[in-house]
Amino acid sequence: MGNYTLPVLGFFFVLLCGGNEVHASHQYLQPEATREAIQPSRTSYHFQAPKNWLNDPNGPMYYKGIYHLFYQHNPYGAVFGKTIVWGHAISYDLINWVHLNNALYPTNAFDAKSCWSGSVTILPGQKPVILYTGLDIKNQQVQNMAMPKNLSDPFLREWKKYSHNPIMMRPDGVNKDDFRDPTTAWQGEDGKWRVLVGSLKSDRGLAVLYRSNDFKKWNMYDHPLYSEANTGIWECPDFYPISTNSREGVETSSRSPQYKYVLKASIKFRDYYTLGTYMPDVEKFTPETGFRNLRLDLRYDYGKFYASKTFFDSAKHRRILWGWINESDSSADDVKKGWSGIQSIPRAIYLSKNGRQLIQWPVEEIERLRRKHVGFKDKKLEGSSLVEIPGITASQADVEISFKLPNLKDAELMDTHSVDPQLLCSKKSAAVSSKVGPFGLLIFATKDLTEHTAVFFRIFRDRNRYVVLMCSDQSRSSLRKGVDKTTYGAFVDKDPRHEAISLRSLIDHSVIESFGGDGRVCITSRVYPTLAIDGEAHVYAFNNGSLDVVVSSLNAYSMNKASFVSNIGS
Ligand code: DQQ
Repeated sequence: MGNYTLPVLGFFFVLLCGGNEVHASHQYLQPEATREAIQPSRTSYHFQAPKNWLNDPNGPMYYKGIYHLFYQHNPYGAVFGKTIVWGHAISYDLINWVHLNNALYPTNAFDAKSCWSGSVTILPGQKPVILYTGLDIKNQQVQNMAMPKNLSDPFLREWKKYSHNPIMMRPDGVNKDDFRDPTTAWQGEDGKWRVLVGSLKSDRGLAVLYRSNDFKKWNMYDHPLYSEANTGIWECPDFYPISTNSREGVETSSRSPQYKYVLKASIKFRDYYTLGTYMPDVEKFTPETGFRNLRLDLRYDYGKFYASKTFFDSAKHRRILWGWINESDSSADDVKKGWSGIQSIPRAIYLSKNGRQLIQWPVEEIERLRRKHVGFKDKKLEGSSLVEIPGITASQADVEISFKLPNLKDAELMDTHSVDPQLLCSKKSAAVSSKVGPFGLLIFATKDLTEHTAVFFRIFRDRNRYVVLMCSDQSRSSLRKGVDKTTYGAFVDKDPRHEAISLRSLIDHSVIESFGGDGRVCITSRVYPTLAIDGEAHVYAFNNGSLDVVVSSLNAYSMNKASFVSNIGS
């Protein structure tokens, strides 16, 4: 990978400073060490901390021309730690980033042990405010507020904490460890602000609702906005309106009869969402499905993706989702690497045409990193065959492929109603041939296929309809032992009789973010090949079914490295 980073960074820095009162000098502008110099699993275009531990995305926002991303960070080590702070980075395009000093770190009794997750709300008059969870001096979870120290600093580098923190204490009957992660607040037509905090009471997961007239004094409402039994704690709730007739995102406080609402809760390393209706006058959210309905269980991602958060991007009128992708290797490995955790590629989200689910797609800006292109159209992939996608950097790539299925009527019969798709993917791995499928991509593959990760589809016939299963099979992803190689899977709400079945995989050294069925199902996996590294990695289209399928289109690109510079220390 050529090192084109430096000149670009200089230019980027001048742009960001814009000649006003930012006094950082170029001596602070350190390019991160190149990926190769560190180790092969460090990613090239996913967001990472310069070093050490990273987890949840916090308070993403677009403010006066700049995107901000805060994130949970242990500045002292590569594993989760006793002191967690808010890392901070800024960008013009969501792809190239400048790391700034930590924005929030323990300073007072109300956050003496750590500054945990939270969100930003932009108040009228363009005033951003952070709500976050403090682990206080007694290790209790409380909710706090912070504001920019200097609103005329375009980078919002420094944040001051509200003198009357904490502003929300846990409800009666809630354990001191079960009250955290305030959402972005929204304002009703009555002028009142509302915010949700994740919690747990007698094994009921809760989205506790607080209301305020002035954003300072908050009162708990007499019932949670929504709760469900036997879920465990709800971490990092998110709640926002979504248009039913447009792909455009809407601001969190805006209201219309055309909107549905999305409630998301992070539960035991899975991000569940449910669509529903919201009646602010009685503070009632009525979900369409709920969180734990096995077959309809709607998740942002069926792989490694957690503690996610959305924000409304007023520049491009879209809602953008960030999520934490954790590691699959051991803590000891993370210590050796000196870092752990990456953020997903930011995803634009909107409602599917049939209104049943969300669609996710990598933000269009990522396409600016595309370099060399290879492609073809309408190529038959015979049963039990493999075609290499040659000429691209297969370990740092963006691959889009679509399949047409001429032999559907002979698909394997199955009653899929009470089937767990993830389990089905484990039983019917990429190596198990059926009629229509498995077909898809082999990624991070060695020439002899000793190592490979298979992301693929399989089609079943269930009475008079066809069911599309999408899987990511990591079982042969690495010769390394002690790495989590769980196989993931989900059903894709597409009818293969009328539509091509598409797959897009963003491949970046140790991560594969896959978008199936035009963004209906996302599966992210972390993989750590030992042989399929850099030039030794290959990518193939494969069909391990007995019947032919057709690749209706393939477009694959080498990807450039994104630029990440540190402007820390000024
Ligand atoms: N991570 C934060 C908590 C949150 C959890 C601590 C979710 O605030 O509940 O780093 O990953």
